[in-house]
Amino acid sequence: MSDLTIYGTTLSPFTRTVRMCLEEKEEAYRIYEYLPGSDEQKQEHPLGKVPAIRDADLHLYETLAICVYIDEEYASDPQLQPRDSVEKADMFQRISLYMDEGYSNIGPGLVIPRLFNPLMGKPVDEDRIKRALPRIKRYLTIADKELRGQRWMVGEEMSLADLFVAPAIYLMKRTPEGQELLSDLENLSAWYTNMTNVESFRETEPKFPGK
Ligand SMILES: N[C@@H](CCC(=O)N[C@@H](CS)C(=O)NCC(=O)O)C(=O)O
Repeated sequence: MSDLTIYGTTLSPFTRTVRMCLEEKEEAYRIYEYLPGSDEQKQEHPLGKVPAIRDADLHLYETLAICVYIDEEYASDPQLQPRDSVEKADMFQRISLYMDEGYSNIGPGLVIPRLFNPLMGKPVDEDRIKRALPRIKRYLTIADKELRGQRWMVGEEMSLADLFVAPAIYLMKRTPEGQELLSDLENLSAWYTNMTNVESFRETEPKFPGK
């Protein structure tokens, strides 16, 4: 039984990834809804990013570090990292590409300006979106090709790679541009439909203010 606390907003795809890991392990946790950049979150992450965790005396930030800790510290079933070294390298390759080219464009280039700006009373930044779309398309096309029609991103089981990418696709699909981009990509669409049936994904669906 963990004594784990997450610091981060449930609207954040990275916070959702951590929550999915804990749901998969059937571990209870508390969540403090701290916003990125808030004074509270700057106590938890040196850059004020979300999420961070505390587990007894342990304090961790950066989603990948947190997820590897949860996977290795808690229930061995399900295991969220492949045992096979080549598959494990493949998983980290997908996560690294997602961080560099996936989230970095989908988040600040589309989801924040189209979905979150209006929630914060800011105007939609159409220029920012227009500039990001070609890079988002390039990343999604690579992810689609690498799936090769497989059910999971890597190997025969769900892994951290799936848990990282699915929350961003969820947010992206809430924008008209994201829906259109995904509709052209058969492998990624089928994979995402499969992810929407995963219990930890369903259990962590964020609630949008006013919805
Ligand atoms: N490298 C960080 C990225 C986390 C991240 O970018 N979180 C976003 C919210 S989804 C955030 O805190 N953004 C605020 C910022 O970049 O200053 C991780 O893996 O945890």
